[in-house]
Amino acid sequence: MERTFAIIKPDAFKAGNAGKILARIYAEDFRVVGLKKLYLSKVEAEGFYAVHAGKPFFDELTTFMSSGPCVVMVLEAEGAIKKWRDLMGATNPTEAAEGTLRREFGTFVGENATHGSDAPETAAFEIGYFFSGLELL
Ligand code: IDP
Repeated sequence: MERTFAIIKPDAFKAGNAGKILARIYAEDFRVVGLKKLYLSKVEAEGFYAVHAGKPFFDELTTFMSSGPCVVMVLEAEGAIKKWRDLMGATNPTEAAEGTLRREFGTFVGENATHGSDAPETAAFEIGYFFSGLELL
């Protein structure tokens, strides 16, 4: 079993799509081992996305991620990292395949509904950024 870190981003939460996205998560047989609603500060969003610091979209990204509540989750499944990224689809919703979450719930590259870790090391950092061991059940 593998764990990945996922976010229902502020655009999807604000649009009322958190429930639909959770339904897809359960339908695809992920175990939700951690889940909470947060309203990130700009500094917290910058810390989370530190790997992108200096990129042209960094300010836009962190401003967006701190623009409203989001839902952070730890998902468990066999091959969870790839399985969740496949379910999300491509970063740009207009390029994401039919049936993926970003295609269905995203708007453009800057507001693409969901986040998912891209590798085991990233997942470990991202899970630890938001959850303590006691919160993962
Ligand atoms: P990923 O979320 O699919 O792993 P990354 O390349 O790691 O994609 O980028 C992180 C996030 O930064 C993306 O999900 C997207 O929301 C945002 N992003 C990436 N490129 C741009 C851009 O050119 N403009 C605005 N936001 C961007």
